[in-house]
Amino acid sequence: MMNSTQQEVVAGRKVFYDKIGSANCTPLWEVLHSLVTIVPNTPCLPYLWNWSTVWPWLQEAGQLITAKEAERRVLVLENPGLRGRTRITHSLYAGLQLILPGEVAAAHRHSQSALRFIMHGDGAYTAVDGEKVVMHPGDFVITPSWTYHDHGNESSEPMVWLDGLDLPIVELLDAQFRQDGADDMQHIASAANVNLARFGNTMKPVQYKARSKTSPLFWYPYDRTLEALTILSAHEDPHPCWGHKLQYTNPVTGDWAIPTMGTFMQLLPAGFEGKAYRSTDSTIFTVVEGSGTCTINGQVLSFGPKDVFVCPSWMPYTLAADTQAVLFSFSDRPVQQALDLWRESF
Ligand code: GTQ
Repeated sequence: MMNSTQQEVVAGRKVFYDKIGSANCTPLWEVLHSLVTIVPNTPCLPYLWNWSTVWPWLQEAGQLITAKEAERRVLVLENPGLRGRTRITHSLYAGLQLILPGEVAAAHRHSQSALRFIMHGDGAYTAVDGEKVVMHPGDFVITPSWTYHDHGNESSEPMVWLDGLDLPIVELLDAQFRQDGADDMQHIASAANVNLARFGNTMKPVQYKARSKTSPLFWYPYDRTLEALTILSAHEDPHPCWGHKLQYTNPVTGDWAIPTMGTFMQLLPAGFEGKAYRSTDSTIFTVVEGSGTCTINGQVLSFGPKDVFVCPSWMPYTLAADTQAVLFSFSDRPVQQALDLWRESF
């Protein structure tokens, strides 16, 4: 209970706050400790989207709207702590994009960078600045900032991939630009595999000059990633927290493949029981193969193929695998590291 002197003080302050508020001033001391917190205070919550729940909804969306009408037919994976804000973590966006046989998602470009991680179906293509690649499950594909891209499905089955974009980061910085292509489909200047031949063999064309920080290799096929992880798992002990884990790189600079989003693939051997790990980059995982659990702050998320789950900033999590499991993940780690903000502990 406040005594009358304290009540007078509070009332006096309120009058003052209202007065300065009329000219858009506000007292820091009322909010200081919620701004400058002892540890990260993320609104992001741990969550798992089951493939068995979302796949029927994606098919339903396929009946309700065409890719042409929707422009991008995507179910956004919205973090339960960030509903209405079109994002899966505080800084990143993710969604599941469906493209049916014969459909085209029209060409456009934007300052946001995108990644595609192929979850379901086989043989649809994406074209990036006139170069086309045919995508298979487990492939990681990049749409660099400000490159024209269209997607099409010339196969006979629906295709679904996980879209990851840095939309909230670019929005924070008010640096959004977008331009629609003159035609729905780009003129294709080179066939599939040319990009991999140029940049995917620890070599590069002799006259190559980088035009941006993003990797010039934009297709990282799963068979190569899995082969690397399989060889490593046969010859090295797994790390106690993350098993066998590789990060995708720009082959020309050795830096991140995308400047705003770090991308990783890891293999957890059958029976793996990881130790607790935490880092400041809230991380989105998707399961390529295998099953297991991710335990975050005591909450157990059981994962299987094509599920997507989120580990928020600074919450300790442990990974365990029943069968051998392969997990793709992405986060804002490159941004945090560039700004000297990134921390981890284990
Ligand atoms: O494929 O260009 O999920 O522009 C969200 C925005 C996908 C895309 C999304 C986009 C795209």
